Amino acid sequence: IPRNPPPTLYQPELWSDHFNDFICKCLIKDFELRPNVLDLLQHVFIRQIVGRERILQKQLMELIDLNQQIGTTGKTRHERIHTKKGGQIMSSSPTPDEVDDLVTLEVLDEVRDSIEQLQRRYAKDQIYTYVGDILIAVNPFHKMELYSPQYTKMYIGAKRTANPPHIFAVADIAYQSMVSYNADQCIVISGESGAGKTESAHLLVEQLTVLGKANNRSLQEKILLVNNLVEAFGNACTAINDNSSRFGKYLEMKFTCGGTVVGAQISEYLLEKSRVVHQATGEKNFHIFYYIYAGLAERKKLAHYKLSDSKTPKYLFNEHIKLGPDIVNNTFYKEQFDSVEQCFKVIGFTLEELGSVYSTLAAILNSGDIEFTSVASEHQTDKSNISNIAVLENAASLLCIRPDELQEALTSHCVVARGETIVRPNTVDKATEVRDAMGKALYGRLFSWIVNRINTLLRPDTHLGEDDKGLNIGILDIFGFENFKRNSFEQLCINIANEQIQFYFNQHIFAWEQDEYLNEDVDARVIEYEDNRPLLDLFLQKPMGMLSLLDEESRFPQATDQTLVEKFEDNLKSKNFWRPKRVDLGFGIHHYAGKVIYNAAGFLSKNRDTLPADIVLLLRSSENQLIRKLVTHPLTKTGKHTWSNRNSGDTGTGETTHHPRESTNMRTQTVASYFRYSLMDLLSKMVAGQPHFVRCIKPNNDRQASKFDREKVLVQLRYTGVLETAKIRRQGYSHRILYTNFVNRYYILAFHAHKEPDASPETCAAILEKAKLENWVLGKTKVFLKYYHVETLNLMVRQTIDRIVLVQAYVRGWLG
Ligand code: AD9
Ligand code: MG
Repeated sequence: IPRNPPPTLYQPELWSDHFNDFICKCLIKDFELRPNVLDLLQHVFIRQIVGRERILQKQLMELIDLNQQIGTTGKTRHERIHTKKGGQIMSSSPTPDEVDDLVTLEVLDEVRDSIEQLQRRYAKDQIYTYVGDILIAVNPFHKMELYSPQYTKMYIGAKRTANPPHIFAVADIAYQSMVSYNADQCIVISGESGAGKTESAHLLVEQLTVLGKANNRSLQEKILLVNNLVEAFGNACTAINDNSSRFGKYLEMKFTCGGTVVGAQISEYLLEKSRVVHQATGEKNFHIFYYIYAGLAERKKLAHYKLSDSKTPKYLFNEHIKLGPDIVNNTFYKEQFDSVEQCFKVIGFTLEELGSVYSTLAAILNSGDIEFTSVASEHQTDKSNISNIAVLENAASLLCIRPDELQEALTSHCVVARGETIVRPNTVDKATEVRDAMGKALYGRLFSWIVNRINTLLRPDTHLGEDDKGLNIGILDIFGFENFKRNSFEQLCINIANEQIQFYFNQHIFAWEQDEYLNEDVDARVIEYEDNRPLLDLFLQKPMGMLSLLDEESRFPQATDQTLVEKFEDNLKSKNFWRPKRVDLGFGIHHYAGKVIYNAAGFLSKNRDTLPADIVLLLRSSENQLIRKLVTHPLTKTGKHTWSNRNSGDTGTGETTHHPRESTNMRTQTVASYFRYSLMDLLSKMVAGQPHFVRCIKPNNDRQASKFDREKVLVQLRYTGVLETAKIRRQGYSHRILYTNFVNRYYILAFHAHKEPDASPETCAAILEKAKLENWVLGKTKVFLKYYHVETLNLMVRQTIDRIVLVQAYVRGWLG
């Protein structure tokens, strides 16, 4: 049976009214038609002749009777579901006091019940649980036998309740909705750091690639590798998660209207560049640095990239983790390097590009080792000198620039005074800052360039037909909520992003739904939920929100981090903001997910993110094409969220500080303003698609398998509003569909296939009754449905159309 028949195959107008009507009736009556009966059907049609419909009718009726008999002896759900454990096939049917969906719990007023359910399921390795149409995924912290091809198959086109809850089911529902509604979809994965978002995102992409059955295998392979590649560059080991995402990722999988996958596009948000030059206690740099260092050592190529295995680059050497000599001997890193290189190649990067990527990474590592000493001079006591010229030369050679010019750009800067250009020396601190700024900028831009290249290589244009604009499913995987011992500007941005996602969830699940009850005069109990809008206002409001205040302060050359916190204290009037006593530069925020104390040290410089114009100009003179590209724009646009967009922001800051050697007129853009723009961009993408939510839960803080810390889970259930979600899903109507749309889509279930009835409440009621659904409500202009109604209706339509198409195909074949 064609799973998603192209709409053109189903053309009721090509068939006589009577015939279609008759077929429809038979089929509607017979939702449980089974494949073996379809074989019989085929038999019948091949033998019958059009015009002898009465015989046909008789035969069909017999078939239906037969089918019903099979139906009663057919296997039930619980016999069909098995999980494999230790090589043994075991039944995993829920025990009577256990549920797949928290909404079906009799009383869920007690938090205890839901925790109890999750814990019991977790103990049996059932990490997934539904709350209506939302999936909860509790991190198992060990490899699960849940993702084999057997499971992949089981969740394709199946009714949700037919199988235990699973991440593959979410992929399937998103996919089926995309094809059925001809509408873009968006899967929002949320949860705190280490809860399992990135793993879930991978699993979704895997299942969606199977569902989208790419015509060419290489495309399928490429899409599967995209995540691995960008995560090698954008993930790192933190105190919370060994593979922590240090950037936000929105991966859009592109499909034809018929549902074939044809490409992918990634948007990246706010890479934590500061990690390149500094890592907190117990943390590491981005994975790729370790991979490349060990990988090149293995291939005896370190010298070619001016690196040495006896001297670990400073950027990799965190005094708190004595990684040093261990890196080059680390087999895992070596394997990862091979695998990243393989990803690059399969996706389509050229060898030349690869060489440039490695050179850039090596240049960053070398530049990190450039050391400065203070030189006293008669007039200026604070000049700086480079004490290890050989390292400077290495960095310059990898960047294909002149070493003397690099030295000059690091140790001095130009200012214009009364029309005259004066060269001023940099202090050691200033020179170090410039050196680090260069490393961060190069890495950030390299990352964006890679993403941009991937987008170009996986662009779907060539696979889409003329009039097929295509559809997409976006998967959002951002950095999760973080609360470390010491929290800085990066954590603030990460947590604001999470605040925004939570707000979107609330809007979608509670606010918009309850607004519609009012508008449509539908009587439903109001569910209270924790609205985090005041927090978003605290951060994002203009001109008195935290980010605006930060930007304002960043414009004053005299401002310090101390004046910044004072400004916050004077202007932010919110119960969610406070100044803790005895913490210098400290301020506290009561986020939706808990209280976090931030330290404002470095906020201003991180927000300004200045890359001196001298460095930009120097890099623009590089003989290496990639390096030049990284600092030159505009670049070719490959998507809405463009690389050039981002880069104009980054360079903007530095180049507006009057540069004497070349006039530039770029916008000033701070990290905060770029961040605000990114959030809006992300939201606009998300709102454009029908959302599906996956909430990842971290069962303990020790990353231990089989450890379920009830208190820890409870806190997460509370702040994510899971209990309220269960309530609204039980009592509310998650789907509201305009009469016209409803009739248009579902009339086939109750009316003549060739004649669409009026879009009246009566028609809607007739359809719903015919489908034997209960608990729906008709509003003024819309039908109000429960999440499971829509599923049932869609499945019925799909099955009906599949069968009509099948019958048509048989008859067509028979007609010759
Ligand atoms: V962060 O916000 O990026 O710091 P994530 O993305 O939420 O975080 P991640 O997916 O990286 O967390 O999961 C953390 C670790 O949990 C993984 O490295 C795995 O070791 C483990 N994990 C998560 N989900 C699964 C799973 N479905 N099966 C097995 C899992 N292990
Ligand atoms: Mg992650």
